[in-house]
Amino acid sequence: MRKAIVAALLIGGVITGAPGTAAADPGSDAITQKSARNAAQPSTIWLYNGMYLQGSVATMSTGDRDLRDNQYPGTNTSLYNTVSSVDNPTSYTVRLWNGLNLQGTYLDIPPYTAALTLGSMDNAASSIEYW
Ligand SMILES: [Ca+2]
Repeated sequence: MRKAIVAALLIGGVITGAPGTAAADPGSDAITQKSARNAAQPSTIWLYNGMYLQGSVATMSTGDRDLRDNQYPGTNTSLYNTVSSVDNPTSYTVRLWNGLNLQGTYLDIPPYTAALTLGSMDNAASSIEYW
């Protein structure tokens, strides 16, 4: 029986073309501009369904702790276990908890800070507090 030979073709030189569509990071300029717009409403926390302040966005004000009953406007998607980035232009520290009622493990987002990715808290935040 004859063995099929698969040859890998190596193409030298510079690879050009449009940036890959899989790239999630829209670029620091775009993020900075978005964050600056958010800072125009300094009492509002902005929670994004996607990383890098992308996708659906919902706003929260201090005092609302349970993410289960909040949805991204115009969607049927709950914030519960879906938040992937946060812009916090407020003077408060925002603490995301992976459990309900401010329990479990947490991730802090300091004042005037955007968390572009959330690490192990990605799609895991269940409740939120501010101080
Ligand atoms: Ca998400």
